[in-house]
Amino acid sequence: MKLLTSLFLSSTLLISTLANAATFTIEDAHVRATPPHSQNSAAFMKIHNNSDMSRKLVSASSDIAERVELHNHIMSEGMMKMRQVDEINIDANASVELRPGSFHVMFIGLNAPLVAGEMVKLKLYFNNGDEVIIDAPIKKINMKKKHNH
Ligand SMILES: [Cu+2]
Repeated sequence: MKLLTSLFLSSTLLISTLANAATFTIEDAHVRATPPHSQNSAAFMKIHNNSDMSRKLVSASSDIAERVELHNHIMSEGMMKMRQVDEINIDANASVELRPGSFHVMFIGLNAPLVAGEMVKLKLYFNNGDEVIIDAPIKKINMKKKHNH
């Protein structure tokens, strides 16, 4: 009986771990390449919430910059301006797209220029306790595009 109980417990643990790991799917993560001496950059990606509960991205971390913040762009007096946000909501079974001119992960105080083709390790923290580590390639992004959104 004791053996059965422990078998049951361990399989329950295994199932919940697997379910947990699949809560979020990150697609097309990439980081904007920077010219020399540039202090800031941003990461973009599509985050899918596979759960039946709405979730929030609450922070991100990386060792490429002094500070990593969550940002959004808003229209203010006819100008697009960046603002720090506390969280980025992702509805149940839905996606949010971090893209130029919208939500993004902001890197402030880069330790080194970001060279296209290299990789950035980024950790994402969600309000259900999930932490997701991603490797995002550095890509050249035409920032003029952001005004089209
Ligand atoms: Cu920003």
